Amino acid sequence: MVGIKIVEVKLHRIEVPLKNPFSTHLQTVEKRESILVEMISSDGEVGLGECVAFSTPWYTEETVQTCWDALVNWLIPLVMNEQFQHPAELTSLFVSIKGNKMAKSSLDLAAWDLYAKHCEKPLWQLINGVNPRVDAGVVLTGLIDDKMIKAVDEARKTGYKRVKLKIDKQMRPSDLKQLTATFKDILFFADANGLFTELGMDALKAFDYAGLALIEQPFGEDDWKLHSEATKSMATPIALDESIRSVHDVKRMIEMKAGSIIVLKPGRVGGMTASLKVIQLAADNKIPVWIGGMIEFGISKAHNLALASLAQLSLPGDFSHSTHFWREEPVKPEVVITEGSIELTQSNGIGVQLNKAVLEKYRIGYYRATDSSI
Ligand code: OSB
Ligand code: MG
Repeated sequence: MVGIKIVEVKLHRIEVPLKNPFSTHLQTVEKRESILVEMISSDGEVGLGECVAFSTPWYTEETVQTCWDALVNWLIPLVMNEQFQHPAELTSLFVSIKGNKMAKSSLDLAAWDLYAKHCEKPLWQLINGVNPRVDAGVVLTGLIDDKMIKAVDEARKTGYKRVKLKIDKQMRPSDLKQLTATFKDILFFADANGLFTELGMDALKAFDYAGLALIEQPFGEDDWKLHSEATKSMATPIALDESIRSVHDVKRMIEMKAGSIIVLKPGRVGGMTASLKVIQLAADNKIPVWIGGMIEFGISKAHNLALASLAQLSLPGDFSHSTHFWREEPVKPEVVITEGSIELTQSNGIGVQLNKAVLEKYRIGYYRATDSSI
């Protein structure tokens, strides 16, 4: 194949209000700011990417602003006018830049979409995905009260087979146990986002009898020993989310037996190329992987769905419908759930396009680089 030459990159910074606040013990998110990337090749094809960093560094060190700066000052100049045969080549183009994985990921994702379009294949088929439908899973935040019971029931009626809750300081294991016993047909995940670093191992162990399919990230991202202790002493599987920032972290998790399941967030490891490596290493070691969400828009979701269609991915990820978090999606078509799953695209690439009207309504910043402007 003749190489794909990158001649233009556009960044659209958007901010969309959430329908309901997304609350964890770390932060309450009320608006989602993001950067959507258009990467244009010399033959006029467009690849789409999305940056999943948040407005402030409450979850990861990178933020929308640090990603914007990294993209404009360093990363876009490195790819501009470059020709690639395969999107994995972007990783080599970025070697001179440390970290900034979410910024790198947004370009890596766009390059994969562009590549799949050039190959005239849906991205999920190009990466050898096998499942044409991906199971949906929703995240519900808040205390376990009547409102939550109603929300779980609504989720069940929508067809979600998996519900993920956030563990809060006020959450009692007994309330959780009652909830999981009420909805026996639902698979319950509980995400601690590191809360037990503060509450301690005994407080975590009290959740071992709550009927959970897994507990996500009980301790801080560098608390490898504590995760190892929990993995060895608890019946409920421990899944690592924040701790998995690279293939090296997966190796460390395996060596230290610091968890038995991986929550893969493509943005955090640097994109599709790195995600495929994580999935391969996990499969070689028989470690289940599922794709974690970042309250993201339809571009990142589409890349995540492509990864979720791989045979190695068995557990349902954070895949809710497009209008779960906001009223309008800046891309079309929207993610829809029918009978608990999402049908993957038959179109080339990730199969979504920018919805210009919605994009313009929420756009708060714009940048365009062309071959002559760099
Ligand atoms: O820890 O999984 C997490 C959202 C923002 C930041 C961290 C996390 C989350 C989620 C996923 O729980 C929500 C989703 O996009 O469905
Ligand atoms: Mg998590």
